[in-house]
Amino acid sequence: MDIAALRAAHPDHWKKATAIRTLTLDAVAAANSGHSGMPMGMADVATVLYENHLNFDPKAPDWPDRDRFILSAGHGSMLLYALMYLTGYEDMPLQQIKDFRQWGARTAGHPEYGHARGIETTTGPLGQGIANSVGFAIAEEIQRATWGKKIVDHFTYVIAGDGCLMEGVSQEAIALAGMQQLGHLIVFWDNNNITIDGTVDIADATNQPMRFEASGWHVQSIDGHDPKAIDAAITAAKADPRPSMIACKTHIALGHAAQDTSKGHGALTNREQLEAAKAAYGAPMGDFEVAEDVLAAWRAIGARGAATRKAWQDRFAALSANKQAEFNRIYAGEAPKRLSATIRALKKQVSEGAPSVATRKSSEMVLEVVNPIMQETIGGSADLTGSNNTLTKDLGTFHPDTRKGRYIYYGIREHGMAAAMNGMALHGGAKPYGGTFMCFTDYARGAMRLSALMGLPVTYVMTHDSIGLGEDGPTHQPVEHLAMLRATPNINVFRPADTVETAEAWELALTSDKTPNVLALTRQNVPTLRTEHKTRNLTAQGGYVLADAEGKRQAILLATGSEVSIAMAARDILQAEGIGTRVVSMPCWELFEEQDEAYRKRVLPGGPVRVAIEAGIRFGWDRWLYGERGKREKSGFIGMHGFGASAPAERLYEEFGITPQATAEKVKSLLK
Ligand SMILES: Cc1ncc(C[n+]2csc(CCOP(=O)(O)OP(=O)(O)O)c2C)c(N)n1
Ligand SMILES: [Mg+2]
Repeated sequence: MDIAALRAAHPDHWKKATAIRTLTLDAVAAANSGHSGMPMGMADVATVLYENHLNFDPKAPDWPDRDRFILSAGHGSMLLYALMYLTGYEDMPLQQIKDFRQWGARTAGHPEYGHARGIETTTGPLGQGIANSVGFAIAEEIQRATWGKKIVDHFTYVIAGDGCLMEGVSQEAIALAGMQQLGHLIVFWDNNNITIDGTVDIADATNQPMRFEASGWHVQSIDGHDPKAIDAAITAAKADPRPSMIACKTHIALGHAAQDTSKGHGALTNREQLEAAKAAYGAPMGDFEVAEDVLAAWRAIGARGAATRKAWQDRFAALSANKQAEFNRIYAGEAPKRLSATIRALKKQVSEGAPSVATRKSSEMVLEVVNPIMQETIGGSADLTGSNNTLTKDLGTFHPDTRKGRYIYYGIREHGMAAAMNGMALHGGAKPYGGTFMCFTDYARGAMRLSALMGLPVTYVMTHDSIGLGEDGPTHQPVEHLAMLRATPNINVFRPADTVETAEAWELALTSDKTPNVLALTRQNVPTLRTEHKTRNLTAQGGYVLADAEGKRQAILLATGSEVSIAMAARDILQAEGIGTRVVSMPCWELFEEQDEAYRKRVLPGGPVRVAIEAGIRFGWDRWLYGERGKREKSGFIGMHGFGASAPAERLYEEFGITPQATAEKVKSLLK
């Protein structure tokens, strides 16, 4: 690249873009780690976007109608940090850039949501950002249709690299965005032909523009270092009703000795080369030095949005007091006051009627009463709507012609669905939930982990939660999934035993704001066990005594979900033989763990033998069996020890020994 020619062609632009490049070089050099090349290659695109198009106000990073900027290529985090510092975000003073990647700094290796106001999402696992952006754009469409353009009307901009586009989840995202005609979504592809292992062609020969076009996108290809071309492309992208992809031909590590090589992808720390690059740029030579006039120009860009935001605030203030309160409520992520009364009424009705239904059906019963009072819920399923029971009558379908619809047919795209739900939750004003078979949590896992890491109120409706699904067989029968989800920090995993517990779990899910929730729900019918109405949400304690021992307490049975009724039947057998048996329902381990010692001790006192019953693998159960005052030699497990099989559910429970009789036998053998 002829750096001198670039400098000469657009000197003012050049200086601004150069500040991003030199801050990146200096931060990476100071940290002695990081990724220099991507920010250096995309600095021109980012500069034009921030200068001429992005609606943002660093003084109000949470302003609801701001444009969103998502750095899907999260390894290029210094691009975002430099932009935030230069435009004047309060959470991003120069010291943060100096402390790049250090303990306690907001400038983590990859951008992390919550570390600094202005970081819209956590990225780094490639493909997640572009897949999040689909959810951001969906939330914006729904809210624009609901509130009107005066209140909601903004764009979602994404920078994605070769890696993001190679990841499978990007295909799910691109296809969904194209079909849904998300015209306010604009993706810049950093087309630098470099990844870590070499040039892109050693692993990929996809025609990316044609790929996007095939899914219904508006596509342009430009020189990613030409500010005029960048500006014109963004203008055209905004005007087009389709989602837009702008293929930006760039040079990774522009102007550095490592330009256009894989080496340029990583940490460029060589002092001489760093100085040579700065000299070629015509940049100040000092570490972290930005010329005063250049910083002032950037700060002016940052100040540009204040008037736009003020105008928005005036329009917002013109809404009725009720509407303002409702808008503020959904953006604060607060459930409506009516929610708990609604849940209580359902619980009472169900306790009295005591239906025998699958908990997936129970979940639908809850959603039928909740969706009408919570306009922020956005439901959906990955092509299993009739199985997941996620659609309720009032929702309407989200579609290019029906933008107010709150139900999304995600298609067979579990990972894309999960990532889109993260995007909706991050956008604000949305409480997404989505369903698939529990077994396919695996397919959604990459995004589910980020729901947990970011602490997003997303609810996963995972039905067909055990061998109880029957004939579909071991390919569809989750056995290790509960353990995997429970091992993931900051996810509440609910496995309710009946409709009452399902209603309680949903209440907790809908009122959570920093924790994603998984509801593990049955395909098969289960009896109502909570036949005595209690207004209190017992599931909130995570585990509780469902039925106590009569006579001397000799055994405690711990169970979740569909196995709680098995525990109750085992208790009948044992009590009939004079063995006092308590049944503890444990719908949510994580919440039980949070209870104080005194409560846990009341539920799980030392002494009696303990048997856990769950149609999954044992992994994790020892904590409740041996720990918590339990004893190894006085505890047992009734559950799965390998994969399931294809047969009717009752036969499977027999064959795998998950029965009341087997449970009673296990207790008796431990009492000997
Ligand atoms: C899911 C995932 N797999 C692997 C990585 C490790 N990784 C980080 S960057 C990168 C290469 C990305 O190439 P590209 O997007 O073209 O970035 P560039 O080299 O152009 O900056 C890889 C493999 C990752 N961050 N996420
Ligand atoms: Mg690349």
